Amino acid sequence: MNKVFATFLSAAMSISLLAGCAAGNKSASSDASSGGKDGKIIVGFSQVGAESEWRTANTKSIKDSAEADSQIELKFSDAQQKQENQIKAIRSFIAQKVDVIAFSPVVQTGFDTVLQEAKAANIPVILTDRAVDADPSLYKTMIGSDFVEEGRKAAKWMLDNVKTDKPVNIVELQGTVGSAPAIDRKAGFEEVIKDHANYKIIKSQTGDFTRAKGKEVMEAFLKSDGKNINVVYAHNDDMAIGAIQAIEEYGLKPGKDITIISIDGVKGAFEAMMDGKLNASIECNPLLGEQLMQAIKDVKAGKEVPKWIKTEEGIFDTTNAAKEFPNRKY
Ligand code: GZL
Ligand code: ZN
Repeated sequence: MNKVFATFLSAAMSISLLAGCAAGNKSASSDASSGGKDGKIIVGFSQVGAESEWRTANTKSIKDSAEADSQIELKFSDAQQKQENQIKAIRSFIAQKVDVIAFSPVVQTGFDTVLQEAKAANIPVILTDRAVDADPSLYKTMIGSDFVEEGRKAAKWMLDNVKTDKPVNIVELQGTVGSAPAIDRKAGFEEVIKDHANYKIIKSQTGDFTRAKGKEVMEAFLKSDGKNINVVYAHNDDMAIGAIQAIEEYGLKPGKDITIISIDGVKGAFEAMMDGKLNASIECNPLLGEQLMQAIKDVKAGKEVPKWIKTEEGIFDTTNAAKEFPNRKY
């Protein structure tokens, strides 16, 4: 009896030992290669801030997608629209040895050094939403929109819907100075109007993508150029909504006395278009979460990913806003 028992015991012992060390190896190997506990991919994400409805929707999409993906554990940081906070967050992700770093760069320049540090630490980087002026070998892919195309679409909508050869005076509410969307949306708009000399940008200033600043700058434009303003071109809906408030307080009818064209296509823009106070919003899709999770897994699996994963986007105005509104997801 005890012979059988002894063999049984030693077998049981060796199995548990095997399992134990295997598990040990697994956790050891997972610390080394695939990061975090139980083999999850640990992702450090540095978000620009919470400056606009677009940004809030973008953050929700990223958090929800990570939550829904059992292979991914997200560490999230909000930089309050300050570059130094993003650099700090990325450095802390490197120190924590995360598996992948992803971020939406608040401005295009000034990230080279910290991206070099991530490369030296052998941590792949994925850009979302906005691009950087850095050596493309420092990041795996950029998931986001073609902002130049968004600027072109805004100008083309204006040429189609504000048809005249009389002078059209445009005031421009720019996004965050130095950010890819602000630089590119300006470039795309100007590229289209350059062949139509009667359409002129008479004032252009940043409203930093927020409603409050957008209203403030529009108040200044109205003070200096009031009834001379025919069109507002806002780089995002939040600044356009601020401008609408300023125009109403000034005693003019937004959407009628002054045509307003903006970008993003957030809920607030649809409500303003259905009220006839905003004339058009060029869609800029913030729902990048799914694409980001897929890119993270592809990069981790060593798969080739395209340098730019572009989001598809539409154009909304007072003729289709009410019909499209029920379908909106942000
Ligand atoms: C665009 C994004 C911009 C949005 C703004 O992809 O970077 O930043 O247009 C947001 O609303 O603040
Ligand atoms: Zn976009």
